[in-house]
Amino acid sequence: MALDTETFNILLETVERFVAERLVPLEAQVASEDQVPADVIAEMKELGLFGLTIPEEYGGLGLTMTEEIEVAIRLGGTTPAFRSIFGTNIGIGSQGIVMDGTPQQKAHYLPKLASGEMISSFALTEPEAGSDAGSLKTSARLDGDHYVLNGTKRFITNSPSADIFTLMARTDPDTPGAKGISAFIVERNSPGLSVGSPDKKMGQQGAKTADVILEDCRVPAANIIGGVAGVGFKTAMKVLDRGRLHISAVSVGIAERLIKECVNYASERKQFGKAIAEFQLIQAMLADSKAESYAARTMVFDAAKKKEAGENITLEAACCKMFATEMVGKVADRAVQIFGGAGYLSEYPIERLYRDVRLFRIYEGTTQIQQLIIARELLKEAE
Ligand code: COS
Repeated sequence: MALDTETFNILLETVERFVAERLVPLEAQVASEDQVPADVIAEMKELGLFGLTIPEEYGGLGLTMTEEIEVAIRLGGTTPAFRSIFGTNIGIGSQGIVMDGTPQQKAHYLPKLASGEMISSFALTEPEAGSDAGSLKTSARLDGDHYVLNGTKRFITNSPSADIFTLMARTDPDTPGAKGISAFIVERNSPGLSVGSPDKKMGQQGAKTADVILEDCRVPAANIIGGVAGVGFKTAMKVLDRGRLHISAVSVGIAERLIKECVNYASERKQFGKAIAEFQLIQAMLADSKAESYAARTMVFDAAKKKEAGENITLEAACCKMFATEMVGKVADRAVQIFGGAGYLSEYPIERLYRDVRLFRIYEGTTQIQQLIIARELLKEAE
């Protein structure tokens, strides 16, 4: 336990209240303006949300994996665009430094990430390297005490507001695949770095993604994470193992929100002279959604406990990511069905959440990549 029980319970209650009273009422506005208001971001900083997972010695709350899951489920009570604002600082943007950074890198960057003074972003994907991340082409050529980076990174969450990027590039052009890749901390103001215009997306308005373009971008050699070249792919994979558990927890939270919306609506909406909740075909949809979200919830906590016990959870994280993100897709689909015509209108939150959750089955590794990882780990165990 990182925090004592009382302090942690206060944190959970505060997050629940913030979600219900401050964020939920702003959902429609954020979706239509494609922007989270600056005063809300300032409140997130005050609440410590940017530093949830960063160790206490660097100014964060240092939550354990289980505690992070508890908070992430509660953050799932609202549109995921809000979580995305600080999601990279507590997840894939910072964890490479937390896990593998040198003491100097940690001391320099982590306090600023924990306070929200700096925004971080994770740059792995490229136009030609998505699921096959090990084939990335962005090059990093040593020139004196700097590397010169060239390439394009695609769909990079929070890149429009990022101050630093955890960015994977190929330092060894003669070694194809994962072994030639290094992880860098690249500062936004590095000469030769530019960010494209924000992408137009299906959902999650308010969360921004864009290309990151590197043209003879000079990065100090000292900014290789951990000071060791050629191990950046492993750093990225470890970061994703953790990130996949976090996304699974957010999926559980959103499923629970959708189920609550469905129960309320079905209890009020009357057809054939009674509340539609009294019809068994509606009850079946509610029951399936509840059973599946409960299963996902249980899986995520089990995997978190194993991670805290020091076990390798690559297989479990992939199982959770696959099951929980597919689950929330099904729950959102049933929610549209229960709401009927109202589920298709943007006046109600269901239509928006249905689009928002579609991303979960794609980013941080598609369902199909999770299947490959699960099978591969199983076969490895059998060797
Ligand atoms: N933790 C630690 N190390 C890992 C690891 C993990 N979870 N996964 C792989 N590695 C290591 C391997 O052990 C291997 O090291 P050795 O060469 O020393 O044995 C190295 O990394 C290369 O791994 P592998 O051979 O498995 O690489 P592949 O090219 O086959 O890639 C997949 C594997 C498909 C799993 C990987 O490319 C992947 O996860 N793709 C999806 C990427 C993704 O999630 N993108 C979303 C972008 S972020 S929003």
